[in-house]
Amino acid sequence: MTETLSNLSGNGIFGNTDRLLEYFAENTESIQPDLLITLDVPVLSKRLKQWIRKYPPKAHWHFSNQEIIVDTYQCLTRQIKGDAVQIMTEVEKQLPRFSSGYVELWEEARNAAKIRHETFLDEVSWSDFMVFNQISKAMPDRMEVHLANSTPVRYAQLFEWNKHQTFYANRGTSGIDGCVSTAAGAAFAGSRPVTLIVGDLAFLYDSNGLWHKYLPDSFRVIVVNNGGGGIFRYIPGPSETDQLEPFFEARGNHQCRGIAETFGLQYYAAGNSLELEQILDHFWEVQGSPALLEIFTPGDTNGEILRDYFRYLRES
Ligand SMILES: Cc1ncc(C[n+]2csc(CCOP(=O)(O)OP(=O)(O)O)c2C)c(N)n1
Ligand SMILES: [Mg+2]
Repeated sequence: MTETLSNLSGNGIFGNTDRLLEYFAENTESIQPDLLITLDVPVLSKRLKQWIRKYPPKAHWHFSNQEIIVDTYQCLTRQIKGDAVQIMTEVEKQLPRFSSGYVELWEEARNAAKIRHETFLDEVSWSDFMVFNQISKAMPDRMEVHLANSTPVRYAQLFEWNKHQTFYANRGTSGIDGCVSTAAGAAFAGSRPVTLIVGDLAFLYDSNGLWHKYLPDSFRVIVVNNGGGGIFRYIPGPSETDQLEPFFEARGNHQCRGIAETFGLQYYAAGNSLELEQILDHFWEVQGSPALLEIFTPGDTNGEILRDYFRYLRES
């Protein structure tokens, strides 16, 4: 199983883990692993962590170059230090080959969950969820995509991307500070075009990362402006208090046009699916300067739509 940030794909590799786990819903016991092998850094998906903690494997081996031991699933039995891919290649040679039907279970789930995902998309209204679907379809091949913390890095996991893109995010303590600076630095220092996908608060927080004489013309910023910290409308806790809007979401009516103009980025805005489609059609072809696209979505419904999505995967 991989995540968008793993930058790994291939036969027998399953992405979109949250989609699959919600599809298995009450039957996740039936897919309890005997042996869990993990590579390098911890995963993003809370569902994956919770599922393995609830149905632990008999053994968990972790392969990584890092000194630090993080027992994410609370069942670690063995840590092997070294290059994860090399170790995996050696282990793979030793493993006995037999057919258990396990991979077929996952394949069936992948196919069925994809149908539910697409049926949900046919009905969904204008929202962050729809925006990420459109961006994932339009993103050019071989792009280096930086995903800001908060919901962008999480929404990105729910969709299929062209497998030649590379994804990065500032995980660890997962701050919303620094997401713009990291992407701007990578755009300057690297050899591939960079697109940053970022929420309105994370963008505003670190917007002076664009104060930079050497931003390449190929640099693109997509700001999903849902009028505040949309994640707090989704996660349990904040969304149930009367402090949600003033203190968690920090609801506001800020717009990014002035910042884009200040730092010399061409500015585009979209407020519905058709406008977004039209802009995405030529957004990466703009010449002469970097460009910023601001997408306005209805902040008060995004959380509910995401909850509906997971419910639909589980129950339909
Ligand atoms: C430096 C820092 N301060 C505060 C937080 C807590 N925090 C996590 S997500 C978030 C809101 C981010 O809002 P936005 O960038 O608009 O993304 P959205 O949730 O709307 O997707 C905040 C304040 C953090 N992660 N890092
Ligand atoms: Mg936001």
